[in-house]
Amino acid sequence: MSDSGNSLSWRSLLDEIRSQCREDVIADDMIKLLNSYTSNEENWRDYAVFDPHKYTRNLVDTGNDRYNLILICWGEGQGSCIHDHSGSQCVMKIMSGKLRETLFQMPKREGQSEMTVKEYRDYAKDEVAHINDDIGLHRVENPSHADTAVSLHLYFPPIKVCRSFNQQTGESRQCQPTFYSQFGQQKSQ
Ligand code: 2CO
Ligand code: FE2
Repeated sequence: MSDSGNSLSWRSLLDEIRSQCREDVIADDMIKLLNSYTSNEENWRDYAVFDPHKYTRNLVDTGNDRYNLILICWGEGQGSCIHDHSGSQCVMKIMSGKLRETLFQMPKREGQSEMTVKEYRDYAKDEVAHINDDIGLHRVENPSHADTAVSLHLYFPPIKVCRSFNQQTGESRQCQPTFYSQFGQQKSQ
């Protein structure tokens, strides 16, 4: 039944996400679900493809277009830009290593001034975080220059586009998140 203690197995986690992540799902239920699995590298190793220059988004499940499940691999010191989630919920679980999240306020007038940091949050293995556009904008980074980090991200509905923000000016532009690998197969670059 389980990989460790009374935690959900990886297979059951994927099955439960598939059956529970429907139109009327609430983020709290997905947070609970991701909390009930204990990360075991053997389960997700095949999806974990790193790049020496940037963090990678590796598709695990397209979720019938209701959600996307993505394994993100963060090399030493790698991080994201400041971004929104364009209407999607993001529930993220730390699978290995540590991540730091910096939350920013939405700029009042774009392009006018430096963005304001609201809060820093640090996460260790097996912790679960939640972000959406009401909570704010964020940057996520692997603060370690010695260890990699891996996180599992459940987006519902799937993120198709997002906005990235310039920290100095608050200016934003649309970006198109891409997958580095799909179902464990690296895409040709
Ligand atoms: N949202 C970012 C992405 O999908 C990762 S930060 O966690 O939400 O690339
Ligand atoms: Fe994000």
